[in-house]
Amino acid sequence: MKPAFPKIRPIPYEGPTSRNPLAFKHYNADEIVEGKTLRDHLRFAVVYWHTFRGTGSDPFGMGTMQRPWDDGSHSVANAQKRVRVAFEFIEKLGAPFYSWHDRDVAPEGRTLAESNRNLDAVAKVLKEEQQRTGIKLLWGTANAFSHSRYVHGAATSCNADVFAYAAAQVKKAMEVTHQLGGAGYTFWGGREGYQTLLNTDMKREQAHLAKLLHLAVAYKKQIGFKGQFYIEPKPKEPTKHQYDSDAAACLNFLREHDLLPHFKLNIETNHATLAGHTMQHELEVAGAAGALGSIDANTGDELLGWDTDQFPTSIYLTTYTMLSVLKYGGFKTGGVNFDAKVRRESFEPVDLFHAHIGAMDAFARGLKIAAAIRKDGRLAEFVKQRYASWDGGMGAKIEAGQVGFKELEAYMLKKGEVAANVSGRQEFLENLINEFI
Ligand code: XUL
Ligand code: CO
Repeated sequence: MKPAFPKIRPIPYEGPTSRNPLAFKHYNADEIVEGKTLRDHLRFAVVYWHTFRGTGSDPFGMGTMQRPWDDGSHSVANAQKRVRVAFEFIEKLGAPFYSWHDRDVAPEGRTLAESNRNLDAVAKVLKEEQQRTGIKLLWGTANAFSHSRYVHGAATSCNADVFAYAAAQVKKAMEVTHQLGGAGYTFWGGREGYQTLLNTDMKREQAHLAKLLHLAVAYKKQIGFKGQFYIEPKPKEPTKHQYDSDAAACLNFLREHDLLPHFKLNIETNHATLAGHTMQHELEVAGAAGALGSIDANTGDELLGWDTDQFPTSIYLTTYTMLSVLKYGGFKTGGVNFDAKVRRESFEPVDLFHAHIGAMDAFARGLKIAAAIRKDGRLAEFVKQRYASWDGGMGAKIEAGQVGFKELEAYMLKKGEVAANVSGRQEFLENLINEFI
C-alpha cells in the first residue's frame, strides 16, 4: 500500500527553539522527569473515532474532511485499509497507544452476527499493525448510542431487547479488546440518561445500568481479561441528563451498586466543564477516592456550551491536570487519550499532525512545569501548613475519633474563641504558579 502521508517523516524532537511545525518542541519521549520517561508518564493515545472517522459534518452542513485514502464506503476492505493508514499516522506521530469504539474500526452489519464478523476481520489487521509497530491499545469500547435501536438508551432502555443487544455488543467489544491486549475497557454512558422524567423510571433504569456493568465484571473474569474497567462521566449531550453526570455521581453510583472495586474513572476535560466543574476538580474527586484511572484530553470553548472536543493547548490546563495526575501517583493502566477533533475548517490531512503535535507538546510542558512546582515544594508546603492545626492538639484528637460533642464543647468553653484564621492567599498562590509557566 502506498503511504497516506508521503511527505511527512516521523515527527522528530527539535527542542523549544525549533520553528518546524512538524517537530516536537517539548515532547522529548526519552527525557526523564521524576524518574520516568515522558513516554511512560504521558502514555499518549490517538482516538480512532475522531481522527479516522470524523467527517467534519455539523447540524448545518456536510462533512469537509479531505481523507484521500478513504473511499467513503462502508465496506470491510475500506475499514481494513483505513487501519493501515491509522497506524502509519500513529507511528509517524510517535504515540504509543490508540483507542477505539467497535463501530469506528469496523462497519455495522445487517445483523449482529455480520457486525461481529466485520469486527473480527478488521481486528485481524489491527493486530497485525500492532505487532508491526509496537503501538498498543489503551482501551476499547462499544458504540451503543449511534444506531437508532439505542434511541431510548442501551442498558437503560425501556425495551429489554435493547439491553440484550447492548450486552451482546459489549461482550464482543470486550473479547476483541482482550485479543488485542488492551490495557483497559471504557464505558461511556452514551444515551444512558433521560430527555424527560415524565416517561422515565429513573431508579429502574439505573438498576439496569448497574446490572449490565455487573454482567461485564463477571464476563471479564470468565475470559481472563485483566485490563482496567473505566467509567467516563458526562452530564449531558446527547441526553438532557446522563446518569454518569460527573465524577462524584459516578462514584456514588458505583458504591451504591457494589461496583467500585471493579472500576476507575476516565475523566474528560470538556465533560468536566459541561458539568460546571474544572478538570482539576474532577481529577481531585476521582483521585481522592483512589479511582483516577485515565483521562480523555481535550478542551471546550468558553463561548460555546457544548462538547466541542478541541485539542488541548492551554498550558494552565495541562499543568493543573498533570499536578493532579502526579499527586495521585501517575497513570498505571490509563493515559492521555486525545478524545479531540480537528475543527471543521481544518480539513487537510496535515492538520491531524498539527493538532496532535501541539497537544502532546502542551502536555509535555504541563508535566515538566508540574514536576518543577513539586520539586520547588512551596505549594505543597503551603497546603500542609494550612492544615497544621489538625496535626496535633485538638485537631489530631478529632481526626482520631478520640473526642465527642461534649469534649469539644468543654474545650471551646474553656478557650472562648478560635485561634486566629490565616489568609487563604489565593493571589499569592496564583502568582507562584505563574513563576513556573
Ligand atoms: C463522548 C465521548 C466518547 C467516549 C467513548 O463525549 O467522550 O467518545 O470517550 O465512548
Ligand atoms: Co471521551
